[in-house]
Amino acid sequence: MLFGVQAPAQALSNATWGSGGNIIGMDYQHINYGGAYLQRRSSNPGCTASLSDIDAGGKVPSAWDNQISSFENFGGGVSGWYRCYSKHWEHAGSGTSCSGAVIGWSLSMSNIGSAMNDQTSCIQFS
Ligand SMILES: [Ca+2]
Repeated sequence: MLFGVQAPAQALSNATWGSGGNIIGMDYQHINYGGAYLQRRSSNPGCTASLSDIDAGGKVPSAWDNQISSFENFGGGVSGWYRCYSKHWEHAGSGTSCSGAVIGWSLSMSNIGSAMNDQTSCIQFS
């Protein structure tokens, strides 16, 4: 390595999870939607109206485990699809299952709060 500014070893990088042309959720490293972001993508333009189903989600990428401090969800504007709510969970299970401490359903939080700050391992969207 030549002379230059090195990124801190613990620097968190922007990341995407899920696939498709729609952004349904943005999670952030810091409160007030600051720092690096984790972008959730979906082939659907939002979530279904019912909160009794899980439309997307599951275990967050490993680099983003226990990092999230704020989030905002998107979607809707297309018939039958709505802005997504999300639940942020302490632990991940298989598929879209999650467990442990939880906050939600919520559309957005500029500060996820002290109990769940840097604790999220799993997110469900609906
Ligand atoms: Ca739903």
